[in-house]
Amino acid sequence: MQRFFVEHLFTGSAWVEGACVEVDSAGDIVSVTANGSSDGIRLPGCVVPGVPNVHCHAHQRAMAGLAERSGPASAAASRPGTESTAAARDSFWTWREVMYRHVGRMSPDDLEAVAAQLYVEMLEAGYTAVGEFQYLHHDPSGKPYASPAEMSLRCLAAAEAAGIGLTSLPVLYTSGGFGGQAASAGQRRFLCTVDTFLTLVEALEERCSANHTVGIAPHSLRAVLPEDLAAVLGGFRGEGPIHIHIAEQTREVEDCLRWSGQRPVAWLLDHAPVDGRWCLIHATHMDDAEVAALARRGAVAGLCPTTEANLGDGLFRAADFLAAGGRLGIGSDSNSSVSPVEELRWLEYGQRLDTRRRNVLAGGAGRSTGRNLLERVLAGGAQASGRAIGRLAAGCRADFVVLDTDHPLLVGRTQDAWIDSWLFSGNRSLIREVWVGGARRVADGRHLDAEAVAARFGGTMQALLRRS
Ligand code: NGQ
Ligand code: ZN
Repeated sequence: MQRFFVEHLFTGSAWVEGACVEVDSAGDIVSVTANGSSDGIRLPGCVVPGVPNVHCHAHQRAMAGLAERSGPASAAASRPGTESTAAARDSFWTWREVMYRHVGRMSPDDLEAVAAQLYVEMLEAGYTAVGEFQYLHHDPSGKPYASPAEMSLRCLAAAEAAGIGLTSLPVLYTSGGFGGQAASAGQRRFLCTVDTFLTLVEALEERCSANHTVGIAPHSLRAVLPEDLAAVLGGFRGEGPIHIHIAEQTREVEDCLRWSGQRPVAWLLDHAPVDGRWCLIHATHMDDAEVAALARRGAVAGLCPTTEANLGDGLFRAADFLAAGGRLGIGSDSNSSVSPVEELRWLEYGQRLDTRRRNVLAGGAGRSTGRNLLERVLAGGAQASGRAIGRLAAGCRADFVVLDTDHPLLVGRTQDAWIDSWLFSGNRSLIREVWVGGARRVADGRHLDAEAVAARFGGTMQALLRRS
């Protein structure tokens, strides 16, 4: 048993001053008591729960910053009447082609090295758990590896090496577009039948632990036929969460309307048993009825504000969704940014720019925007991760972040003002330590294995980029 003394503890829903936190040898919190004895490991400053990252494609960390150059004029852009500007040429869809080319070079070793570096960066940024939405199942030619779970197991190995909590979300991908369109060459690595997919899930489930849970992720309505969706939901015997990309791009909404007569979120709510076990990634383009219905179902909207901005997706209707009682989580998705601070800032700032108001997501008069956002993504993130995280209370994992209250940006503050200042001021990390399952992973702002992991990653990137 470990005992911590915390001067200022935010449990995820309340502040406790002078808290004593007891953690068992498995890394679970046994008790949190106020004004307890001050012996044990003294955590300097203020402690908040680690943030769950609900949506990540680790492999895309290897191309962060490498799709920011305007592409060649495409056939579509040079059609008469179409403006031939960079903005007209470059889109989510052209980015996806660049991403597929990067994907085409990555071996299992490469993925493991990239994911380990990424997870180290996540921990340093205050994420203590990640939902890995993994779809590179086969080799670049589409040939299966000896184990169908090869690439997912590499992500697990990276998570274990870095010491981050993991929800494996292996992806079912059966077609190239709505209505069972053939997959392109760039999508060959992703394809699998429902049966093979369920074998993959079982192989991962054998590796479940206190720090690792397994859910499933039908990729999107574009990539999974209704009969495959029904089959995988029927065949999955586990209790983990169900994640799906939805309604990210307006073209996707138009294609879905043409295919089914319904918008994507409306179609999914009508054809799948969406409830609190589900996490709908992006859900950017919803009409009023979809916003209300999704909130009522209790599913989490998995928002990835920096990626949604980077890819030109559009703005999630956060104020409306929260007003309807909707639940939120945040994800780093393409990993061009790896920071809960930046995700939450973009989430609020998008709303401010759109409405020309301030403190849009504070949740009521006199409330703290940072506290409200943090509370919501801790609770929604835990729900979408399918793990006992996001709260510092008995029965939850001892996953927490120690903020540097001596830093000039935090000094002199108390309680909610620490959270607001952490999330809305400055540009450097204000994190001193990060603990996961009662084990310290970050000290003085640096992951304890940062150097070794970065050295391996550096070698991998040199080789990967030489191959391009
Ligand atoms: C993905 N990422 O699966 O990595 C997707 C792009 C797709 C985001 N949507 C591919 N951010 O949706 O077809
Ligand atoms: Zn995604």
